[in-house]
Formats: sequence, structure tokens, C-alpha cells
Amino acid sequence: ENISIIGVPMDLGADRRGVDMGPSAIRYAGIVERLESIGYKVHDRGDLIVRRPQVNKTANTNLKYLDEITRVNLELCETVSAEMEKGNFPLVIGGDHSIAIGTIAGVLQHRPKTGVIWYDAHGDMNTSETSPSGNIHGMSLAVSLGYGHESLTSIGGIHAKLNPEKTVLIGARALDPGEKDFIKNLGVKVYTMHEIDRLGMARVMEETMEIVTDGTDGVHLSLDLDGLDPHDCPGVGTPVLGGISYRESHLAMEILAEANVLTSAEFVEVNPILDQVNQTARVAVALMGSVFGEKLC
Ligand code: DIR
Ligand code: MN
Ligand code: MN
Ligand code: MN
Repeated sequence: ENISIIGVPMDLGADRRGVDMGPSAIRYAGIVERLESIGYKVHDRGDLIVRRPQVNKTANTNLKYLDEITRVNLELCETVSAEMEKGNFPLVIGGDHSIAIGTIAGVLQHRPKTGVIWYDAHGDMNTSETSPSGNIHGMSLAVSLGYGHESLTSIGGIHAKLNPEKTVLIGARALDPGEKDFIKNLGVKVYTMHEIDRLGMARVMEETMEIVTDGTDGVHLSLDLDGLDPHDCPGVGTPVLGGISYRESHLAMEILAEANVLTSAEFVEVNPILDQVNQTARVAVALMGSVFGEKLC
């Protein structure tokens, strides 16, 4: 099978520098060699170009850098769609989580009933009304479900949206009040750290696989490295204590690999400036190893 790596050095969605260097850090950590050693043919498509606007303001909105984030996500949608057209597995590396908007819009062109695993400390379920920050990386899942600024929700076409009942959050521990209401109202399944502690990751993943595979035509993994504990992944812009461990994350990836259902993936929010000797990028690549079927023995 062929994997196409698409880098998106986006940091406008987090409004904090450093995460734009994520794709370089992940390549430095050996992503291509790792995937090739498992037996894949890997095409590194390089990075999309992200401009740096002088001002973050767009007329009539509190969303920061809306115009450039929209432009890049339109291009990412096209790029992901083109790779899938060729039969390649799109593996997007970020960059902040606002790029999920373009990735998922592209995926939905080919697999309109895709189920999603959103592995993250946060919900990324804000809209312009509920966002405390105006940062679009905290809104990308809401947009992919069809809620938010029209410039963003229209990417990929207004009908190319996720089904909330086929969307699962794993690792949540920092949800804003508006996000909590929204998640409940839409019927999105959430495994917070509480459920992970109680049930164990194996059960959480088994239940998740049931939800995202039943009645869907693909499974997308959107993995924000801040879903892991900051002790394991210090190189992220918004660390939250009490996260998923490195080992639990490997188990989660292995269960996903065993099910053999994954059709696209993205790894985001690696910030090498805040990291310790590229540890977070190395964790990202190690988890890719597991999710793409690497065996310990
Ligand atoms: C917060 C932080 N919920 C916001 N969000 C994220 O600004 O919307 N941090 N995603 O990584
Ligand atoms: Mn097609
Ligand atoms: Mn996120
Ligand atoms: Mn996050």
C-alpha cells in the first residue's frame, strides 16, 4: 500500500509560533524510514505553503487569521482528495489542529460516511459564539460537523460533513462550557480521562471501533499530541496534565491497526520549540509505527 505524507506548517490556528515547525520535526524523527520499514511505499509530498499575514483581523469576525486558514484548508482539501483519487493513504502532519478542516473535507469527497476518532485533550468543538480565544484550532471538529463560520464550513461542499454519531472523542479533559453542551446536544461520544481510567484503554478502543466502523465507509484518525500526557509529550502549545500515557496510546493504535479499518490520519500540534530533544515528534512517529501495523514480535 502507498502512503502519501502531506505537511502543513500551519500555526495561525493556535496563534502561537513553533507548531509550524512540526512537519520538519516529524520528518527529522524518521517518519519516512519508519513507514518504509513496515513495508509501505511512502511518497513525501512536502509541505503546503502557509503565508504569514501582518494582521490577524478579518472583517466582522472574532476568528483569528480566518482568510489564510481558509485558503490553506481549501488547498489541503484538494491535495488530500487528489491523493485518495490515486488510491494513496493520506497521512497529514501538522501544524495546528485547524488543518483537520481541510483534511476531513478532502477525505469526505471519497468516503462521505467516514467515522472519526478525535484523540485530544480538547474538544475543538467551539464556534465563533462559544470560543474563548478566537483560535480556529479550537473549532475544527465543530466545522467538520457543519457548525461555524461559513468560509470554513463550505470547504469541500456544505454536504460533506461528519456524522456526530460516528464521531468519538478520546482523552478529553479540557472542554469549554459551550463545548460540553454542544457535544451532548449533538450526541458525540466522549471518552474523557475519567472513562479511560475506569474502563481501561482496551475497552474504550473496542467500543470506539464499534461506533466508528458500523455503517461507515472509512475511519479517520485525528490525533492531537496534547491528548497524551505532557510528561510524554511536552512539545505542545496547550499541555493539560493528567493525559493519556505513551503505553495506553500504543495500545490504542495497535487495536486500531488490528481492526484494519483506517483510511486516513493526521498527527498535529507538535511544537518543537517547546519540546525536549524532539521527544513529541518521536512519540508521533512511534505511534504511527503502531497504527500502521508495526509488530513488536
Ligand atoms: C480552547 C483551547 N478550547 C480554545 N483549544 C485547543 O481556544 O478553543 N487547544 N484546541 O489545543
Ligand atoms: Mn474518487
Ligand atoms: Mn486539537
Ligand atoms: Mn488539543
